[in-house]
Amino acid sequence: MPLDLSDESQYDRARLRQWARGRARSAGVDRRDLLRLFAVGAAAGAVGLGSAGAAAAGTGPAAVPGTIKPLPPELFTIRGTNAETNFAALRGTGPLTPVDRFFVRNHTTTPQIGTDGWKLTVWGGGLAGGPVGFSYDRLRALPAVQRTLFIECAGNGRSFYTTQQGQAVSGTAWTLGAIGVARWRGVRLSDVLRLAGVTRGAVDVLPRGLDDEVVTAGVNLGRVRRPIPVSKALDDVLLAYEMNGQPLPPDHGGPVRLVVPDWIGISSIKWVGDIEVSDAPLYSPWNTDTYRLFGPAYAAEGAPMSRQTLKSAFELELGASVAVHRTRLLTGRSWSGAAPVERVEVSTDGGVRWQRARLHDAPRRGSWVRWSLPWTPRAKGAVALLARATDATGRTQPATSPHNTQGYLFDAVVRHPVTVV
Ligand SMILES: Nc1nc2c(c(=O)[nH]1)N[C@H]1C(S)=C(S)[C@@H](COP(=O)(O)O)O[C@H]1N2
Ligand SMILES: [Mo]
Repeated sequence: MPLDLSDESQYDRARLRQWARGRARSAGVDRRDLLRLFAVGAAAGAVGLGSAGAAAAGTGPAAVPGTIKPLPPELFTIRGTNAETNFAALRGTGPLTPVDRFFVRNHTTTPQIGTDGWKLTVWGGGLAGGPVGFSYDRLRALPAVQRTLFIECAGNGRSFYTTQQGQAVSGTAWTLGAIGVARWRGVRLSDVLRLAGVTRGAVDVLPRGLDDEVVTAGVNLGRVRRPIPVSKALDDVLLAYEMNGQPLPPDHGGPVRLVVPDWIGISSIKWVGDIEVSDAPLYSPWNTDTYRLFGPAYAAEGAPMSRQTLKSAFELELGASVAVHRTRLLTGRSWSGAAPVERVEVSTDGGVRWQRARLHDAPRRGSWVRWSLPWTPRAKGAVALLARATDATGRTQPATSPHNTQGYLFDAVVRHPVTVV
């Protein structure tokens, strides 16, 4: 039975084995657990991954999203414990993604945490003294900042490695809807770290979520956590308690989450409960086993990941039907983790000719631009719509993305299929 790499449990198992091989960096996972994992992997290999694999894994194929907000099929496509925003559902909305259609990426389930019981503890060898606690009220009393920023999953667009490039990748088979833009209000992480007594010796900062520990293939990976360098932590990272003018909803990390501008979504830890400030480099499963680039284009130990890349999406279903000889306004959005998007070109003939789309937002760092182009299809049949963005670094979306085994950072121009009827 072939390995179904779009299945979350098999994906986790495959990744764990990869991580186990590089166990020199075993970060917080017991070596005995890794050996047990090898045993499970070997057994599953002998009988086929189908039943034994799924049974041994923490999440079975029947995983459902443990969210609080409703996930109606017009707005979301469910993928295991996650919900992808349908891009067509953004048509006619403003520059901010409404909370009711903002994608959800949960390793387990959404915990419900009130503001009263919540506390943030900052601790570690990179502080001048002992642990420092911040209640919700203390955080709210600090100077507030507000920024419009996207959060995007590193695997957004992953399915196109397979459908466009014919390459196998593991992980949630997102199309392009694992992104949302919101207005976040909160405090600067740098303010909190300074109040906690961060020293010049600090190297890495490790925020950790209060959601359940992630157990996969019988191995407990602990709570979701991924280190960020202290330079980034002191630069532009937010501890957000509001999203689009309302208290941060439970599914998006309420009462308080990190928002790490431009960086891969896993950096923006939801339901943050503590932050270790370390005077030595830190590792977790989320920067060793997953959220690293592995593949022929990379060194054996993989390449680290930080910023998101450049993408464009039409606000239209994949495979939509459109009427011949009728003018319609094609709309979409483009974004980049490197710089503001300055130009978007659209092709309605499979990439032969390109036209400049009209931009509806001023190019801004950390956000997206909405764009449009009128189109009158002249012939019936199947056609691919293409959109390609150029950002202020001068970079344009390429025709193909270099392959990595976990399908991160897809940035090639997507061929969006439509049928003219
Ligand atoms: N504690 C915790 N933080 C987390 C996650 C999680 O499962 N638990 N998922 C991460 C990932 S992979 C992404 S892409 C973003 C998604 O944020 P959203 O669900 O608000 O869209 O949250 C990140 N922060
Ligand atoms: Mo993600």
